[in-house]
Amino acid sequence: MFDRVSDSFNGVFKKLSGNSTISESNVREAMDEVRNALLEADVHYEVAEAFCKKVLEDAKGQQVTKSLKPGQEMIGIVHRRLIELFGGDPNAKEQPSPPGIVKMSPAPTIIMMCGLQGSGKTTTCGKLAGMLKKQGRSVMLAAADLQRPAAIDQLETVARQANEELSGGSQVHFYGEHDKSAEYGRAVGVAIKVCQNALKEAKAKGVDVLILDTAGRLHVNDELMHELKGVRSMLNPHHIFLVVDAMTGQDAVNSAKAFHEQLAVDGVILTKFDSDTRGGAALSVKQVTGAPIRYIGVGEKLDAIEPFHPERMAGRILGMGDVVSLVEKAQQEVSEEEAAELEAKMAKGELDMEDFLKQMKMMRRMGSMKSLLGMLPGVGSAIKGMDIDEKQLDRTEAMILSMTPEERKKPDIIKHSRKVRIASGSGSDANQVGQLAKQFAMMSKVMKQFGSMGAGGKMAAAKAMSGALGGGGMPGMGGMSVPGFSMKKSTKSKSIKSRKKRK
Ligand SMILES: Nc1nc2c(ncn2[C@@H]2O[C@H](COP(=O)(O)OP(=O)(O)O)[C@@H](O)[C@H]2O)c(=O)[nH]1
Ligand SMILES: [Mg+2]
Repeated sequence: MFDRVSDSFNGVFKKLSGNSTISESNVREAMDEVRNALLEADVHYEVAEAFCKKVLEDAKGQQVTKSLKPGQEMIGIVHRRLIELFGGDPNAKEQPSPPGIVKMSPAPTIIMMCGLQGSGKTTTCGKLAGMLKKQGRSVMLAAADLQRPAAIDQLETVARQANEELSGGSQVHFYGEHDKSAEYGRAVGVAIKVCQNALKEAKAKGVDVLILDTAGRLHVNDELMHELKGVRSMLNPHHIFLVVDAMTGQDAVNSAKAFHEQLAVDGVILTKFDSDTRGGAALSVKQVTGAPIRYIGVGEKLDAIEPFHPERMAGRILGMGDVVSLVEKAQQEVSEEEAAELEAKMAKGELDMEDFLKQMKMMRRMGSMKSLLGMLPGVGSAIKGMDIDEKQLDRTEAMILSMTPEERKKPDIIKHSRKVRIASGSGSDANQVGQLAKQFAMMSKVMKQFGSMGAGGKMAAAKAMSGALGGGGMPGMGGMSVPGFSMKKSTKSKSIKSRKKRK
């Protein structure tokens, strides 16, 4: 995401750092370049224009007050303006966390989802349900999309998946009326009725949050708005979320504008962010519609949703990374005990393959390798075009799984016949097994040394960071280091600092 825009900003900062001061013509030229990049990224024309104008003004103002270290100073300016662009407050000392969505009384909190067909409403219903479930809230998903017969089944499946795949927390209920199928097509009144019935059921079951999965259309039209307004006026939802497909760029923004004008939505959920390389919708939607982005969808799976933070997103675009999100992910997925246990073992040099396997699983719960690495400062752009081989993790996992418990505890006993056996069990070859064992032995040694230096790092964050920044490849990762693997805390802060300094 934002690849082209990021590149352009980086190019501009580099160029400017070649100058000893910022002159107006320098910046003007630079902003021409940025404007083009923004337009190419499908950012709304007026938004791009206004953005560049503001940055130019800021740079001019700065010039009077102090002599600029051009590159750095510009990063600061652009960062603040990007935060503003996303609807954040660039002057806030501490960025407020996004508002919670659950209003406890009177229960249930009602969320109405709306958006065009295919934008990702149904999927996002499941993601929100999953998120709330993790927070211990009970949720009911109500199938109010009566446009397509399959829509009810799809939502039911999503509810079931949320219960099966996302462990912990409370239950996700489903409400749908399959027998309404005769009435498709003239569904307005029926949709409202279904929502009202769902609300009754939700109250009876005492669920915390009721999410209404409404119908979309291919385009914004009167029929759709009539239906949505009907549901809104009869159900009085606490939140109306507009689901928008980021990949559709300007179209997404235009339809969002139409929705917001008619329904006054509370926020936008931008889906398919993972597949959107340009970022035009993300960069324009707040400015054009006035509605803030609340969440982003970053994959098809039910856990692929993130709260949207203007300042963090601005940081990601500028290659400053999004360490805070990475830390949060780590904290969410890796329990304090798991982390502490591994750390203790590591410090004593007692880490075996069994632990390594555990560690790898923890890491994979956090998301794809590439998305994790992309959150590290300076790494995003470096790995942009790179194909990170997630399959290699599968292979490594398979190899370890094919080992006996004894082999996992003492990898140095893995000699020839064992190698062959493990290889055939895991669909790899004996050389690969040998390499894994060797790398692992080496890593254990290194761990021991680090361990004796005394690891502090309580936070799972330190683990995520130090492994990834601290260099030193992990076995089976093709030289890529593994976030989630603790070495020592100081590695982390030092690396971040030195990266920052370099900017
Ligand atoms: N890559 C990706 N795909 C998504 C995301 N959200 C939804 N999708 C996919 O988009 C398609 C349409 O989603 P659906 O929820 O059925 O849309 P609806 O018609 O608005 O209910 C499905 O194939 C989803 O898997 C996302 O954040 N990332
Ligand atoms: Mg749907």
